[in-house]
Amino acid sequence: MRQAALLFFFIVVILSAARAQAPRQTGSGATGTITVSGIVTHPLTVHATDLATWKRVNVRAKDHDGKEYLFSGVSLADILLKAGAPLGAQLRGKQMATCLLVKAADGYSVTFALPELDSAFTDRVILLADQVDGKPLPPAKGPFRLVVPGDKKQARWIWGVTAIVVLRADDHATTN
Ligand SMILES: Nc1nc2c(c(=O)[nH]1)N[C@H]1C(S)=C(S)[C@@H](COP(=O)(O)O)O[C@H]1N2
Ligand SMILES: [Mo]
Repeated sequence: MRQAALLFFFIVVILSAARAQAPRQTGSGATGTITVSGIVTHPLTVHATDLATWKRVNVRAKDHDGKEYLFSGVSLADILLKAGAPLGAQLRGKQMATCLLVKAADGYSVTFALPELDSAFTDRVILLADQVDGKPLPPAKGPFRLVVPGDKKQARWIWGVTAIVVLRADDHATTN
């Protein structure tokens, strides 16, 4: 009896160690984090748990299948503000050539110009979504996907997002 309890104990320890070691993989091939780098003052690694605690935003938008869904997540602008990207009062002069490269696990990537998501320029909220209709995104489209309301094509609704790089398009500067 005591041996059985010990054996059970060791199995639990070994299984939980294996779980902790394995990087969380999803159907899209993305791990559960996003790096924010480039010309930002605070490079970040964003975890799913961060998104759960940061200011949540809901966006109703029409997906590629033509149907409306309620997406929820954190605004891309908020994440960039946390990383110290040149937004708001700083988005003027030379910084007007700042852009964003968003990369996915499958090698797909898309770009935005910073004014496209700065609240001083636009009311449109580009969302880094982790939920649709109250549930986590399906594995093939998760764990994180951009929702870009107002774009007539969904080509920038990049899923399996793994990295966000802030760059200057005028001189390819990677430092401030
Ligand atoms: N990672 C990644 N995201 C992507 C794509 C892709 O190939 N890889 N295709 C885009 C394109 S072209 C479209 S139209 C939309 C919608 O895809 P869906 O119809 O499969 O949802 O996803 C976009 N997001
Ligand atoms: Mo597309």
